[in-house]
Amino acid sequence: MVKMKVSKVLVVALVLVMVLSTASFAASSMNIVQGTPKIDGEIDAVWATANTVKSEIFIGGDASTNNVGEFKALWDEDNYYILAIVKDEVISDASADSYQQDSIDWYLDVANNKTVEYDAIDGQFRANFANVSSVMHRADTSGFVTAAKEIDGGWLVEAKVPFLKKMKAGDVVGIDFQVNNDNDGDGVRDGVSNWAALSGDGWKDTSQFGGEGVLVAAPAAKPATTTTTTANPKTGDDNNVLLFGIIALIAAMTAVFVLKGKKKAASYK
Ligand SMILES: [Ca+2]
Ligand SMILES: [Ca+2]
Ligand SMILES: [Ca+2]
Ligand SMILES: [Ca+2]
Repeated sequence: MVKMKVSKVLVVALVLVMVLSTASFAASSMNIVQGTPKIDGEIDAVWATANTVKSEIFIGGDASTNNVGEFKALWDEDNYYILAIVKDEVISDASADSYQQDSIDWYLDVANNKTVEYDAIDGQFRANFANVSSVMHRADTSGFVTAAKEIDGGWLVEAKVPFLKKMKAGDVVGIDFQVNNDNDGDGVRDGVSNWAALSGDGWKDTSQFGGEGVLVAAPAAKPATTTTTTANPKTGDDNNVLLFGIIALIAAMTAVFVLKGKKKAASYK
């Protein structure tokens, strides 16, 4: 009877631990497939292997004046690559400030350590539809390349950002993507949309990026068709949850054995 009660309590505790551990890992996540595109504004075949996410979190302005961008990412040992396709009916760089122009921002926290201050190799990167680009926070801008052009119904940006360290499959980077939209061409930004942002403070606080990219190997066989990663994709975090569950289970079994032993010892008294 006592044993049954103890087991029930342990099962409830185990479920609670697993639910809580899942909740603590609820960041937006995408798998970033290995691949090396050429940065020329043309969409290479390798982009078809990359996952796509959309900027549908509206941080600033009227949501009706926000443009949604589609973003893809690839990686290799040295570089992080992005492709952005933005639907935009009125294209403008009337403002002297690049963030007020039709432009995209993308964010990179290389070690995914989510500090407030940007580390030296972290950065916020920007390019507008006319391929005017800039790098914020990161002093070393070597190897940063962008290509942009207008397309039917909007514009695209293809870009390369060196990680400034060697990366490997399994590494996780902190990321986000953003579209800045001047909706009426008056030189004032009307809307901002992000993929993962936790607030509008990503420009000064890497803990607010809200997104994680898991570097995964290139597909072995024929490239798969493009897929969209949305809610709770499978990531390395699932391994953490599983590990947590196994540890909790072992702890529970140990507790049962200890209690059993105690009961036995008591009966020998
Ligand atoms: Ca290309
Ligand atoms: Ca960092
Ligand atoms: Ca616009
Ligand atoms: Ca405007």
